[in-house]
Amino acid sequence: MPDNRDVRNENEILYVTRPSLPPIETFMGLIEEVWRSRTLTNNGPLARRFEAALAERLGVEHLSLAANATVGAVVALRQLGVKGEVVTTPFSFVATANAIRFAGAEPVFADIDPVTLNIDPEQVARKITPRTSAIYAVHCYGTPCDVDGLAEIGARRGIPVIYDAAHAFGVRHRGESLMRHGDMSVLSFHATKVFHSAEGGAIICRDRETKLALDRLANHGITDETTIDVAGLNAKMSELHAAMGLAQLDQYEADVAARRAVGLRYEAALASVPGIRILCRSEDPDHNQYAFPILVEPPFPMPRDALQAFLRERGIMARRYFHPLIPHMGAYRATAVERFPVAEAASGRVLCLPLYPDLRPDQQMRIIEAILLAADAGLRRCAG
Ligand code: T4K
Repeated sequence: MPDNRDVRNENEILYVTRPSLPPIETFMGLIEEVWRSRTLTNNGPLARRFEAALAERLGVEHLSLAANATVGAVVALRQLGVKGEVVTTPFSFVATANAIRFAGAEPVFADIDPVTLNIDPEQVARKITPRTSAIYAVHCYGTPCDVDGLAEIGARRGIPVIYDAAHAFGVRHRGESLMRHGDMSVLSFHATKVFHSAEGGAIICRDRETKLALDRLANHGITDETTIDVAGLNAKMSELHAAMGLAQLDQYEADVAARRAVGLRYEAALASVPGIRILCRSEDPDHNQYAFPILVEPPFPMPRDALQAFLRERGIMARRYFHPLIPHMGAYRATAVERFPVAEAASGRVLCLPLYPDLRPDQQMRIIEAILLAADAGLRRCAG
């Protein structure tokens, strides 16, 4: 957690997120089952139960658990046979591009839409070449991508569309699960997510045959004791993580409702501050309130980085998700010589404010007051 140290005052630190935890008795009840079964991993009884419960909760038929979203994405992309180039967004967590590279292809970045901050289908179309084998799009902050636009390009070019749905657990789109779009979607159940199993993830696909192939790839490529016809990896979820996931599942709705209340309080307090643009609309019942990103832009009297530092001095750990852009990171710089004007602007302005179910109103008031103070302090500096 490199970003969270060096706080200069003694206020309680308010992190950008805190994992929701189930009642410890619920978790321990499941752990006792693990002790009794003495099965710790390899598609044990809790993993199977968790998988079925998730499919039902998400309204999908075919779902494979994974140890985390990154290895889940590698498995999904390998199963789809990606090679050459995969078109993706520059505005994401680095895992999106890392998964493409570990699956054996090279990410090619296409600029984003200024409103949703998701990959822009028009830009995607411009990046497709004969070497393109897939589109890997991210539902950033749980905001749905232009799923129709991307599906149209995928169909026209004969390439699959896969979604990095790490932020999008439970999101609905036009009355159905967002996970029903694309050839596959990959979820993250990392501790920082709306729904988590400490570490974990899942791949959603369209048919049973593909699900079985994904399970095989995630288990070293093993079909049975003597049949290993594909080179796989170990991307399995342990029983301990499945226990955490099952225990969490019961409180998902309550967690989202509590997050929504926090989001609505931010909106009420910040919507009229000049230069603060609110990206996620908390009143949307189809949204999961994954994060509370704002754009800090003129006429706000100080730049985003100054506001972040101002908040940090007061123990408030707002984070710049996502800065730097992936093509500006050392690992990917060589692949991208071109500019991404929309993504660059967003990356220079975005700030995610603390948001988690048990963020108390008094703690949130500290954050809001600090932002209003920054607006005021900056104005006075400008005037002086
Ligand atoms: N695709 C996308 C679009 C993603 O955003 C991510 C992950 C992935 C793929 C990959 O998913 P996984 O393979 O992990 O399943 C965090 C998360 O570690 C990362 O999972 C997440 N995206 C990313 C957006 O954020 P960091 O480096 O900022 O995390 P960290 O450790 O600084 O945590 C943030 C804050 O959360 C801390 O300040 C305190 C709090 N925290 C964190 C953890 C881990 C806790 O209170 N308890 C905890 O256990 O990346």
